[in-house]
Amino acid sequence: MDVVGVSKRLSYVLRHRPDSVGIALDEAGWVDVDVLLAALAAHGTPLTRGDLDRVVAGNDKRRFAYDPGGTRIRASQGHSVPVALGYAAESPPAVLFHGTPVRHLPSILTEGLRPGRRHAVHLSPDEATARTVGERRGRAAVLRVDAAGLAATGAVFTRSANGVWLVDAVPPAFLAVL
Ligand code: HQG
Repeated sequence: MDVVGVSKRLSYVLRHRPDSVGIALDEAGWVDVDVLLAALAAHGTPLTRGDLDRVVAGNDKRRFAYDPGGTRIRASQGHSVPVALGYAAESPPAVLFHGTPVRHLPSILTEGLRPGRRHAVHLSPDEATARTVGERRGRAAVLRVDAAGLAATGAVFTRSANGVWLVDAVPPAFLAVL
């Protein structure tokens, strides 16, 4: 099995286009594993439960999670379909980071960070992770986010099951280019 290929397909289905295989996610992004496997098989990606387990466990960023009973699966973050992931609000560390292509900087420093088509702005716990995120699309800049300052204004931070910090927006006053 091509773990990376299957992971990419799962990201597409579970974050962005469940309809592409004829399934719907519940309001928190979950779908029954049996329903997912049947839908993938019907759309050219036959997988066993063991294959799925390997993708969930072996994924480099732990993008997917089973519910505690192991009967449902979801993406832990990154959705463009509307979802309420239900993570508890948490106090963030004083500083978080966001990597982005350099070409986005003028707009970000004017408007702040916006979620775009995803459900939240994604922030990284360390500079190296942020740089990797930014470099996905070209030469990267890394922004330092005054997370404590933003939290003090009432902004709600949550942390996904795979350690990505999520917030609705980051105004420019809380950003500095490293
Ligand atoms: C940028 C990957 C202009 C933002 C990664 C980013 C992450 C603005 C892009 C996760 C802006 C959105 C998310 C503004 C934000 N003006 N550009 N005002 N505000 N942007 O992919 O954070 O591998 O939706 O900087 O590792 O890059 O998929 O978000 O460049 O964790 O699991 O708009 O996706 O994870 O791009 O990445 P994205 P992201 P996976």
